[in-house]
Amino acid sequence: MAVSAGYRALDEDSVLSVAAPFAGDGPLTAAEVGDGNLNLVFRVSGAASSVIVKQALPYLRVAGEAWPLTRHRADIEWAALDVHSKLAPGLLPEVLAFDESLSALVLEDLAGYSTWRDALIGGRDIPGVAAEVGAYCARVLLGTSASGLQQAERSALQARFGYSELCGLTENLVFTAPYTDSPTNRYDEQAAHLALAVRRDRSLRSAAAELRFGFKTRGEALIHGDLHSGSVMVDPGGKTKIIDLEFAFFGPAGFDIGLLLANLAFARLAHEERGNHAYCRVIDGYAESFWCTFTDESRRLWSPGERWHDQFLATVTADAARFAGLEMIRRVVGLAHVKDIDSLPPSQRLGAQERAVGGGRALLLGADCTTFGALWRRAIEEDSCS
Ligand code: ADP
Ligand code: SR1
Ligand code: MG
Repeated sequence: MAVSAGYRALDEDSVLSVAAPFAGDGPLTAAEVGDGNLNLVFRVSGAASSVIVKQALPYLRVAGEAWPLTRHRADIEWAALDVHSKLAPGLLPEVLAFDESLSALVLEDLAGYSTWRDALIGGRDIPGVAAEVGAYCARVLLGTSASGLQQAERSALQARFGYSELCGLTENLVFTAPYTDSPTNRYDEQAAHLALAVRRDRSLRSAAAELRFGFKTRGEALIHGDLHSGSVMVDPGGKTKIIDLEFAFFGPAGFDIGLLLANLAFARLAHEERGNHAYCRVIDGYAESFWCTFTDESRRLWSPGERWHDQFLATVTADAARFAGLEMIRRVVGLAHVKDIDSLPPSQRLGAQERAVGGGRALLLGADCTTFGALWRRAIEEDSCS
């Protein structure tokens, strides 16, 4: 591990010395490629190879220095990559080094990959990705659950991955702010009626409060914590890597499942607005494949001595539906939006926003979902929803 004297925010010059031991021979060049909300991400290229350097800033990148954050998230990401890579080998980028004093990870460059979100927005069909993400979820969620780990090892992990500063950010942005008149909320003028309706609805606020309590207290597994389609990178052949583990903590297993499905639903709602009905069917297939692989793999991994796998899945199904509902609402009326919807022309955007909030409401306020089909129909707001 390289050790630096002190913290400084890197730039395209100073990042070169951090990457030099890993980026191959010859002169190096760097470019900032981060499109996320929190950190700096540089690609450093040499003559024959390249690496990624991801550095935590002491503030929230999208908000600037007015929203300070510690850099502890880099330590969490490094440690969670280690745990999840052992449970789901090949499904996460390789970590080449971690410079703790710079809060900088040196990572395998997933050159030629794009985010799954961009692939979905582009209408590209990449078979196999959804199943890989389902397998990842099963392996890490079961592998760190009470079914998958001896208690001593689990207790050590629980102590390492407690409720973090970024969990507090999620608590605020997902569970709280959209249901109040928070200054962090952000929405299109044409969607102001949706934001008002959400924060005036006491039943939604109380559903969110109940879920917030569960998010903070139900440490079922070491979850990813921010598993949207931008946290999945894919190459054209279907190779899949899960990135951006800085939100990882011991939380409810259904949180990751719900977020991923909600983000597939955003892609589908946007394509429906665009009139790409054939691609909507492709996304339906992804959601089902993700779910089926998750359930099949989790059944396979369930400890044979424990008999209540069906109960585990029932809980995950009902929880995932509720967490998906929160995600669908906050990405329209809260601080952080999704490109799938925001990149639509204004004439189509409002329709997708209304349907996202409507789907979110149905997921939050309806009876417990007992099947994947019921969850998905509610998310995409099909009339046949149960
Ligand atoms: P943030 O935490 O700021 O959201 P991310 O980890 O999501 O940062 O990374 C932001 C972007 O940087 C990703 O969307 C991707 O384009 C790029 N990126 C991150 N990690 C890698 C990697 N290992 N290889 C290639 N590109 C990467
Ligand atoms: C402003 S930070 C907002 C979001 O970015 C992250 O990816 C998480 O989803 C967080 O809620
Ligand atoms: Mg991030």
